[in-house]
Amino acid sequence: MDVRNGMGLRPLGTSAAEFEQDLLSNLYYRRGTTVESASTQDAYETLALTVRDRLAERRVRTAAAQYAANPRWVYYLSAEYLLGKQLEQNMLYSGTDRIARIALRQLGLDPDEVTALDLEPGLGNGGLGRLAACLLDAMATLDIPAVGYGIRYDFGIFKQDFQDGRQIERPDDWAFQGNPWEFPAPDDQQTVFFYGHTEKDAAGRTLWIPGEVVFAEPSHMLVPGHGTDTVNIVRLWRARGSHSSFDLSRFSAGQYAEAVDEAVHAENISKVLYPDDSTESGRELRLKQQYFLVSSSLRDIIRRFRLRNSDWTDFPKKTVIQLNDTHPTLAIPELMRLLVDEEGLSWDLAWAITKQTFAYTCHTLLPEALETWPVHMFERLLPRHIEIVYAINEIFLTEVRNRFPADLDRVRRMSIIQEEPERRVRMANLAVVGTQAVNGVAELHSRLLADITLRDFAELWPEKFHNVTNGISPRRFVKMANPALSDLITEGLGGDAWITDLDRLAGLEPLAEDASFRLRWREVKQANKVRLGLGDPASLTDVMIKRFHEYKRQQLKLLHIITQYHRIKQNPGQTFVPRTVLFAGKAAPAYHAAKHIIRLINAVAATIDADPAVSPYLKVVFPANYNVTLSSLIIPAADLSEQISLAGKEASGTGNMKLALNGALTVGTLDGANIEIRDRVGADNFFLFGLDTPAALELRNGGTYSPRAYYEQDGELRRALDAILDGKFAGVGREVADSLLGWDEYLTLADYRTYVDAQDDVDAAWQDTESWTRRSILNTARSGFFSADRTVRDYASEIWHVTPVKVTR
Ligand code: NBG
Repeated sequence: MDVRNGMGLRPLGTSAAEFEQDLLSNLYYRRGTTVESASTQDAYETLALTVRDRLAERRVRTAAAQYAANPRWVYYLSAEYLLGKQLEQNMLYSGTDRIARIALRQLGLDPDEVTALDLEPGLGNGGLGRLAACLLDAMATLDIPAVGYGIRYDFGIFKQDFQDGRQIERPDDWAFQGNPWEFPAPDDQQTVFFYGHTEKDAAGRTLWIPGEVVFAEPSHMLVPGHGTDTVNIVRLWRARGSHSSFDLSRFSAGQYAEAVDEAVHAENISKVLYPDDSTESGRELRLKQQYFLVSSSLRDIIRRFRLRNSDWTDFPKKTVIQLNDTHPTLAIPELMRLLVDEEGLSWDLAWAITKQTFAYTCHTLLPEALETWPVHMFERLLPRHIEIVYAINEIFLTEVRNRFPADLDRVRRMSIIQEEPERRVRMANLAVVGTQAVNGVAELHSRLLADITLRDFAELWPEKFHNVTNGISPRRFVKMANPALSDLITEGLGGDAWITDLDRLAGLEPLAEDASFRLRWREVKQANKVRLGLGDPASLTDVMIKRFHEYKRQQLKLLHIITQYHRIKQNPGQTFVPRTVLFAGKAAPAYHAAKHIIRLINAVAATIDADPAVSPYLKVVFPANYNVTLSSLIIPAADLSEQISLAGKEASGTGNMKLALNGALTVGTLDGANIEIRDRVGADNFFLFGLDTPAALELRNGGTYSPRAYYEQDGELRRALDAILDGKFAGVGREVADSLLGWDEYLTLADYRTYVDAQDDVDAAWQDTESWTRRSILNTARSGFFSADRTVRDYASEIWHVTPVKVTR
């Protein structure tokens, strides 16, 4: 039943005329203005509120149904979320897209101008943050009771600009004008403590006497499901100084800056994501953020548990907390502290509850990416937690010693505390010890975690290790990003059930044989290239869109571009397959090697552009400030997807899935989820090259790898590197060439020749338009597995053991 009936509220109408009435009313009552004097910002915020109102009723019903069911909840803890623009999503999910546009036009407002003011909340860096958003979307779509917890950073990710080809970082003030999607909940504020010392009371209980108090103020955004009434939430914490942090006496004495010192200090906690960690204070601020997130979230989770339950042994039956990488791992000692120190449970009971409650997803293979914290810093910031970590470690190492007597080396490797060269807390070890399940994010990744990165742990507890291959939201990355293709798919399949049941895309397979369908498929791709507006829409659109990292090997793509440039120059009069190579992505501000690659790409792009002999066949474009919004324009326009990381380095990748689903063919290594993509779309529809993981490990670890030998033996490679070294690209990029010739950590030169050969195969394949289109359709038809809905179903059945709660009318 519509809960509003019982409350005497009028249901919101579903016609354009009713929507228009609500727009006018919201403009008047919530913005205090009228159509005649409204600014575009007024119109945008009013539109947002009017759309939001249409999800609010579903949210109220969802909360009522979920609380009544008292189910097992999923709490997803993540330092990052890349939610993407909310307006378009919420119009789609509330079914108001069409009526909203009609209503705006009726009022004399331009819908495109108004919706253009919607900004994406930049609260993450890359794949890990976008995965979190895709999983929340799928959980809501599958009616799983879930809450996402995160931090409401003022500056979650910088805005990228180029100056003279160099990356420049500017603040991205996404919420400067406010954020109409957010519901503040100041009454659910939590208190978070830091520093201080511990004491024992008369009864022998440990007390933490903290040295700093900060308030965590929550707000939430709605996470609607598609084709269902469930609306979950993502709750974001913002740091506030405590009341006493404003020093009135100093203010009165004219010391204005000093008067707010403490408050500013406290509020810095939610200022930026991953503060610069090149200084001690920056590193401490990161650790502080991590504790801020878990402490406030756990208190909120416990508050919610207590609304319906009283017995602590029920806690794990009602709660599963998924740790998105190691950033929220402090939740493990924090729950122990709350249960033992504050609730008075025995250590053993508290430990049993804690281990059953948590699960951990690892998102990396790079050992240097596994977080550790210096003991001295940890101890100073969290004096009680370090004691708890030591106690956990002692029990754990006893278990290891019992299982593997006299294996001291193993004990040293597995200890939560690293002793040499500096004492540090190993967060991944803590995360494995304190959880009931650990998973990797693609088959290869999960296998390598168990065989290499976390091998000792997998030997001790094989049953703890799982694989859950990542997935992406078909709503965000097909339906919303690619409306033209979505319409064609819906027509081809005779319905749009595929949007929530992506395996149905398999029904497109026979249409790959239908020449008229192929023609329309090409027309859609063409129109998407025109919409993107970068490069000639008739050319092969070759895209590499992802964070800049040496292991992802943008430098390999660059060597191929330079090779192609040389071939074109040396063969005047010959024709070549015209290509537009599109790069997009950011480099971490302090990652100089990655920034050199960015600068070199821009220099090569300019050189090619200025050369009339080459530019008809080759164009390099690099739009700045890659984000979810830009990805949604690029992905539907792509013909070729570059997934060329060194095998054994990319945990999964998710851009690879988005591109394949939108009909791009992949050129890639046997890395991460590429392997599963190729298995499904078929080896004929995938351009494979390069070393596989065992070969790469052997070459790297063999100690004889010589990048220079490849340089000397391969004329084209030598010419490409020499051109950089000789300063042919405005004198830019010598650092890149030096690093490749000197050490080449990611075996770029070893994979160069097979990569260039694979690209020649791409050019040959492109010339057979009909066959290329057939392969493009098959990529889409066979990629249904990569839906985040399937990923969430896997988590639900293998790790979370949760069941849906259907929200009824
Ligand atoms: C990233 C991996 C990607 C993977 C995403 C999502 C981190 C730490 N890891 O390969 O590099 O697709 O996580 O799982 O951001």
